[in-house]
Formats: sequence, C-alpha cells, structure tokens
Amino acid sequence: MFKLPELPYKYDALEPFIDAKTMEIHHTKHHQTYIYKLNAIIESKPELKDKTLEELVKLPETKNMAGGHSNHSFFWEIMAPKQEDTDRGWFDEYKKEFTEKASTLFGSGWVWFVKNKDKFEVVQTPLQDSPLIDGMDPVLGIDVWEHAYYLQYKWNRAEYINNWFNVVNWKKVTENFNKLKG
Ligand code: MN3
Repeated sequence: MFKLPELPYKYDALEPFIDAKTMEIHHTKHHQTYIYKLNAIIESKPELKDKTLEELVKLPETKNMAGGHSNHSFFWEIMAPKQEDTDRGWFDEYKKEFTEKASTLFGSGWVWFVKNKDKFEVVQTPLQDSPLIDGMDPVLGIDVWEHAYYLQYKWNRAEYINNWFNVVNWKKVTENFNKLKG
C-alpha cells in the first residue's frame, strides 16, 4: 500500500509564487487520489502486489495512477522556498527550451529535464506518464496540469512557469544533475 508522502515544507512556503490553497489541494486531493486509486487497483489484482513503483509506472493498468504518485512525489522534493544564489548556471542552456516545451504542451502533462541514455535533454510526457517508462532519469520536472496553477494563474500558464523557477530547489536539482553527469 502506498502512502501520501509529507511535504518537506508548509503549504504556504512557496508563496507568493505558488499559493497555499493550490499546494494544499494539489497534495491532499490530487496526489492523494492517485494513491487511493493505485492502491485499489493493486488490491484487486494480487499479481501486482509485489511490484515496485518503478515497475507499476510502466504497466498499462497502473501507469496513470502510479505515474501520478511517482511524478508528484518527485515534484514536491524538487521545490523549496526561494533560495539565494545557488549555482544554476548548468541549466542556462536548457531553460529556454524547457520553458517553451512547458508553455506549449497541449492539454495536461509534464515537462522534464532528464538524462536519456548518455545525454541530457528536455522532454514532454502526456498525462501522468513517468519519464521512467522510457528509462530516463529526471533532474527536474514541472507539472503543467491546470490543477497545478489555475487558482492563482488562471489561463496564464506562461506566468506560472516563469514564477515556478523561483521555487525550484536548485540545491537538490543541482545534486541530481551532478550525480547523473557522473
Ligand atoms: Mn499535479
């Protein structure tokens, strides 16, 4: 049985860039619902009982709910209250493409900066598809489902994306990057 992980900060910690209400609903309703539904599927199919989350994101019958759980668990960890002056120069060459792909993704999904085989790249995934499905290792990723920003930003996804960079946990994602860079 999977359980909702606690956030490493308070719901209002990312204000003014992401409002407390959005964070609370996103965590306690959206993320929690993926977990409830994932657990229900597993309960109804004993053959899934011993699968890891990384395996479940790849299976047709669980990929939406397992991906929702996996993606959000990752997402909470790569955000943090605004930090001063963490070195993020390594991301400069990818930021424009990341922003473009996040702005133009049609419908609901995610945009990721990943290591894919031996190179780093920016990729979109539809709905709750996890980058792990294709064996990609995420460094950072943004949720561009409307539930991630609509209360505060309404239709203005571009403004959400721009502001979101202020609450990226640059210390953490720089660690991710350095680890994958090898
Ligand atoms: Mn979401």
